[in-house]
Amino acid sequence: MAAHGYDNGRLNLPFVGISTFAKSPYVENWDQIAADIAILGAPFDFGTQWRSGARFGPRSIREASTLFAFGHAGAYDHEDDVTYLEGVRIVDIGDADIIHTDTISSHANIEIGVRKILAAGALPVVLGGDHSINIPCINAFGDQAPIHLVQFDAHLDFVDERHGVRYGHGSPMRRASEKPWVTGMTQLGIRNVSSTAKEGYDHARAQGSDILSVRQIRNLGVEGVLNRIPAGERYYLSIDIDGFDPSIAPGTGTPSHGGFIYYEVLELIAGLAKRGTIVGVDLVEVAPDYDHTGTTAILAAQLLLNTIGRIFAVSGRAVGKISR
Ligand SMILES: [Mn+2]
Repeated sequence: MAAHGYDNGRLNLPFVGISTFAKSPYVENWDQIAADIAILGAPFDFGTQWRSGARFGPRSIREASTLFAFGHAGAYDHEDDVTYLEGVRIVDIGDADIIHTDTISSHANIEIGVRKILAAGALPVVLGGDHSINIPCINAFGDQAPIHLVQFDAHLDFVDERHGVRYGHGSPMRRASEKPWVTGMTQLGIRNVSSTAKEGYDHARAQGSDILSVRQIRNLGVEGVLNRIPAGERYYLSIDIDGFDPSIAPGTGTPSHGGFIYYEVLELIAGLAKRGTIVGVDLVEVAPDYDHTGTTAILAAQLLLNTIGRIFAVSGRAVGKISR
């Protein structure tokens, strides 16, 4: 029997090789990023208020992402009849340097990485780390056109300051709301107890933030939620893995029951990608020590790759052309 074309070269199964994100090329020199997407790890978790461990999130997400790197180009989705990710150039630029006990320096290093990605004209996708790493990510957009921030999270993350702490994982959305280049905010999945008190909710709403719980979103439906988000904007997407239900995402520091399932979030992101332009993404709070089956990291990797696929299928802005 003649050898099939697929049988040439290395098979390169998911468990073989080095775990960069989706087995994409590693680019060590941040002045030589030539890609549509650049992955940056932000292994910082000094901002946590309960269980730490998200510093190992980038490694766990990278390893899980190899499951989705089968060596053939793209990811065919039979429901949409689209081969996502085909021709999309992804690189992994490694991790921002983290200085133990030093939040300001560590955050500054994360901001540098995101700025390098933006300067290269690539889409930054940042792997946390706890949610405080969103603060330097948003800072890096200071010389870009305005953005509307869309957050998936159990928690509002709108604490102003407590005991002098302004850059913990309970404060990123409050810090973002202070930036003139953040023109609005949609906060999805918010529920249950968190470090944000009523004052934070009042302040968020006074700033024009749209806050929706999981149950409110189920009543509104995907279209109903999307219609509340300003159309035609540049969206920055911040995904806290604890926005998902702990039954599918136990590997996180502060789980909260009553969360999203996978397609609820993916369908909202797919709709968002069509409603405007997603210009930056972070996914935070994956803590593998609590992720005994690895399902949380797999969820994070699967969601990110499908998010990236949908962003580029809509925009066609990848240099390599999307086939559809
Ligand atoms: Mn959060």
